[in-house]
Amino acid sequence: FAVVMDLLTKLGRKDISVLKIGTPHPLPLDLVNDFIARHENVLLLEETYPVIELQITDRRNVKGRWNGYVPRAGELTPEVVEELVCKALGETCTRDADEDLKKAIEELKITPKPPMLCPGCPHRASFFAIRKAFPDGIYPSDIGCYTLGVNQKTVDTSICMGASVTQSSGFYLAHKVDGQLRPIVATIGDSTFFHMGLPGLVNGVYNKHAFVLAILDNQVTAMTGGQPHPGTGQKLRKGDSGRIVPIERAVKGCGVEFVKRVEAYDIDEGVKALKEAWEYAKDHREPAVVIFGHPCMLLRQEQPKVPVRVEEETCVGCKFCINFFNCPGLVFDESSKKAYIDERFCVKCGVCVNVCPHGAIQVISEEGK
Ligand SMILES: Cc1ncc(C[n+]2csc(CCOP(=O)(O)OP(=O)(O)O)c2C)c(N)n1
Repeated sequence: FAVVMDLLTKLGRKDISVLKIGTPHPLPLDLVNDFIARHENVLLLEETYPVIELQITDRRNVKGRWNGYVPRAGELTPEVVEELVCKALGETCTRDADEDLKKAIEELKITPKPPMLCPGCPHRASFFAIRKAFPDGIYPSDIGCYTLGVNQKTVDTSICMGASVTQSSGFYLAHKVDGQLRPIVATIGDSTFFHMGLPGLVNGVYNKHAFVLAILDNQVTAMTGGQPHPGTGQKLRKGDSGRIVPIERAVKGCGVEFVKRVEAYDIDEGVKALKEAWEYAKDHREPAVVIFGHPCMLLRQEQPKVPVRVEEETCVGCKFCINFFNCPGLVFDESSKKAYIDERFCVKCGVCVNVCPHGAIQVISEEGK
């Protein structure tokens, strides 16, 4: 809707009526049918499946996904919307998306990067610990911000809510058949765990499947906008409070005996707990759980600031930090072939100090050294 309104303003087309649908189900059918009846041509833009379009009684004037005017698949990005609106209005499309992007990149002086976890995100530290503990692990994962652990080569799968746990069972059984056992370390967010992780964990305990489940507890449902969940005890409606369901107790209630909570920023503590957990899982043929706790950076809680720098003489330009820590604040300078800290993104979480195998990332002391 916002893209369409921007576009019509840009084109100076005040003569075009726009109907914004707030509830596709139940659809205000009288309003929609009346709108369509009053216009010769109606362009219908909706993500993702043509839910509104299929409910319209008379679709003869409607151009949408169902009749193929709007591409049946793919996201309705601003570029696609612009093309469609211009086509429907008989206007020529003026926008060159590539040029716009190039200009913005030059103006902001940034290096284009793929999507990454936020600076200071506790998940980054947890993934680093997982890979450090088991560089040859199998890493089933799930859906949330933490799916971005794929950048740190610590997310092998992401199918649907809860699949990290059930796939771990599957990988364990497959390995049992071929007589090998590589460490299986699954990752799941705290919210996803309550949502769909519990049944798989009960299944794993009941059927004696050995794997480590790392629950990434950032105290929020970050990816979808920061909703609370049973582990937080808060409710969406202000002033409405619920009762906390502690993750540890839910895990124990599933029958898991090995449960350990660690501070996500503490990589050494995480590595140690993961190794213990895998030993326990293998020996007892059952799932073991490590909870990585640290609040999401978007909750804006105060935390100690640890300013860091990359010591140029020590950095060998191996890109290990870029490839396995993957922080927006750590950048590789192609001319000097060294890593450096981009102060614009660094939130001084200090976790990267533990990352460089050559010790090139160092805390800046009070004297600025
Ligand atoms: C069946 C289903 N319901 C809802 C969603 C929407 N959704 C995407 S990620 C997510 C939860 C993410 O929260 P969490 O597991 O705590 O991870 P975080 O994003 O905080 O790292 C939800 C509910 C979904 N993908 N699938």
